[in-house]
Amino acid sequence: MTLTIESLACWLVDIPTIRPHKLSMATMGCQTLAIVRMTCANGVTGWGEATTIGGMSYGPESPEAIKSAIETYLAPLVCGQSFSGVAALADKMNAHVKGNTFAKSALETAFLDAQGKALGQPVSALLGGALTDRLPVLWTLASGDTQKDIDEGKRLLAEGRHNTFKLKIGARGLDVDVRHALAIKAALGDEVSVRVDVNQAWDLTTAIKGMTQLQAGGIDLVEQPIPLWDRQGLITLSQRFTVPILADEAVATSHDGYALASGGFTGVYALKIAKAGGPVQALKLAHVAQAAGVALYGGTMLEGTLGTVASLHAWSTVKMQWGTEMFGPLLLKDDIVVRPLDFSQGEVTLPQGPGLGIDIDEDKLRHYARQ
Ligand code: MUC
Ligand code: MG
Repeated sequence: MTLTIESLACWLVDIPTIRPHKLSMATMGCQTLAIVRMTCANGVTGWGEATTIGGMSYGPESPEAIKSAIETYLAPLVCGQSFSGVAALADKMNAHVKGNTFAKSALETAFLDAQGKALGQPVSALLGGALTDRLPVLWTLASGDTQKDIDEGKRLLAEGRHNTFKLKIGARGLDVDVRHALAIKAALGDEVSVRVDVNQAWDLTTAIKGMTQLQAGGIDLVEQPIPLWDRQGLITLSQRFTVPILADEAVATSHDGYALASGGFTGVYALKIAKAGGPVQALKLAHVAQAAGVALYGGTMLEGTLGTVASLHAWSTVKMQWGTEMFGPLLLKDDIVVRPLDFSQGEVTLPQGPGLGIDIDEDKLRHYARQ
């Protein structure tokens, strides 16, 4: 269905986290949501969101750069234009704006939300149709303190909210990190899947040493142990160890996925709408992975509810062998939606209804938006 985009508005919304979230390259005390409202000529409004992690420490686009790319370059390009769908929108954006996939993801999301509302269909239906309306969700233990992480993990297990955990390591020495991970694994027990994310902090030699110990200690998955540019190193590790490698920073787009798989990588790809440029673009990577026999995992850029739901619509259309980590809203003290998502029994429910299926609380948006 063709939509004419009339205007775009963008806000930066700062929301504190429930506790410090420590990654190898940054500690987050707050998350910034770049929120986009797309108004279309038929009176339909679509909403999109882009987040990054730790300012400029995760990727090349800061929240401020995302807002600037949208307001200065993307809005003049698409406003007043008609698009038959996301393919035409992406074509236009990619022809005139290089990179900036986080900003493009917010616009692609807003367009899908508007199109779904205009058609009376959920976004998942526009993406091929949901295979399920409940998706598995793990939780990341990243307080920076082993005992606090164990207590948090045990509480969430007892509450039945999560049964799988990811640990953030790489900021400290290898021995400290391995002790930390194995203590948590031992405390949570054999039944509980524990994975680690190194966020590129190790070199290949350290990774070989670290993975040997983590594999022996029962860690289930090792995410992005070495820098994103070391494609050959990641292939080597994936072939050398039985504990699977989850490629995250190394696979942003379908092109990265193709290069890694054709080089001999075996393991898992983390899909993220921000890395690829939107839900449709992220699914292109999913389809390359499926063709190559690489397993899938639904990744987060620690989005609020809007970005999380946009991702869930996409993830619901493919089989996620390693589940998802779409817990972003639970890490934030508040959000800008009318109804929070339902997280329970290690799963989240995909909202129903036209478009993304969520309503924005505009008073809250104004309350948290930067002036
Ligand atoms: C990442 O690199 O995976 C996802 C979950 C989490 O705690 O941090 C992010 C980033
Ligand atoms: Mg990661």
